[in-house]
Amino acid sequence: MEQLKDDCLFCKIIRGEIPSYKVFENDDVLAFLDISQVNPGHVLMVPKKHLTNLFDYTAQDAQQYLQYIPMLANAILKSDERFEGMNISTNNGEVAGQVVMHSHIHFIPRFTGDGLKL
Ligand code: DGP
Repeated sequence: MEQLKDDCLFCKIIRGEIPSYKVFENDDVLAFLDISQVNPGHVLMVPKKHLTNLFDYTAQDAQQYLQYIPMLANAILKSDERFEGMNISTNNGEVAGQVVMHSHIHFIPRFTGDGLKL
């Protein structure tokens, strides 16, 4: 927990100071439902280290924190029989639409007829 920042929203979620609906957690990452669901099952995965975005990652950080993407994607896909595919993305920098300055990966399940335009 010493790698977290006091005034960061997602660090507070990791520390349990702000509630979240957790879907996966281990020593490296926490995954929880996005508060603004663009589709059902929209999940964010965050490293348990305050990294601003992907530009902050060392090669070691990438190995440690991003290794869970395929496992989590599969678990989310299997969690609802409607889900057929998924958009997995990350916004890096304000100009790219990043609002929360703690690195996070969006997992957005997709299904036929969901009408989502990303
Ligand atoms: P981005 O634009 O990529 O920085 O996305 C930030 C996401 O974080 C956005 O989809 C909404 C989500 N979010 C913001 N505040 C909270 C919160 O307090 N709880 C949860 N679960 N999600 C949040």
